[in-house]
Amino acid sequence: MVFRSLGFRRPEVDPALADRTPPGQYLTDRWPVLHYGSIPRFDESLWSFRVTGTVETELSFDWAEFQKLPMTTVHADMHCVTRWSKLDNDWRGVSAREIIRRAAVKPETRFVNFICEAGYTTSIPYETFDRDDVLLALSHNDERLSPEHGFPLRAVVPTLYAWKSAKWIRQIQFMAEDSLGFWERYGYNNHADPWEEERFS
Ligand SMILES: Nc1nc2c(c(=O)[nH]1)N[C@H]1C(S)=C(S)[C@@H](COP(=O)(O)O)O[C@H]1N2
Ligand SMILES: [Mo]
Repeated sequence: MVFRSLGFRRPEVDPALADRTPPGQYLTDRWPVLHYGSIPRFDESLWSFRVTGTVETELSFDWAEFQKLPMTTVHADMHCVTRWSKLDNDWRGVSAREIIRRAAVKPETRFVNFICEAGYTTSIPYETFDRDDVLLALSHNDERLSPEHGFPLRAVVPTLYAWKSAKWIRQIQFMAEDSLGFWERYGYNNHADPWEEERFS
């Protein structure tokens, strides 16, 4: 790509990129870091990942157990509401559908809450979670996530603005009723479709 060396790409000169750039976004090859609060410290002996709520089988994994789950790769673009988009990310981790299958999600489930370190939460509709492009990622472009990008584990929901891709995730809670997340309580749009520019509510 001609413009890659400049650190940004130009959708206006490349129609293929324009088709992948939601309205009001610019492309960056850098990977900005964006979150509220400080980066949590990872303690392998204390870390756990839990799956709770409207499920037949609640799940709990320690760090060693989680890493033994089957892994898949998702190639996806990332769009932040602050207007940067980063295309062509390879995420590797445990697919949403693997979690759904193992927990045996109950029919009344309509929303999925991502619960993270330090109380950050964000929720998405169940039908947005039950897709083959959603995963719990351990690595990005063949490298273990760095602490600022969510190590050891983050959610990836490519079809929504990136505040729904929760870093430092520790729990998935399936729900019959929605629960507003951290940024959503500050006025971010709860649906968050970048193609519809659902930035604020
Ligand atoms: N736990 C947590 N996850 C979070 C956030 C946060 O504040 N806390 N911010 C979100 C926002 S607004 C964005 S744009 C992406 C940024 O991910 P990155 O820092 O890896 O680029 O993380 C999302 N995940
Ligand atoms: Mo963001």
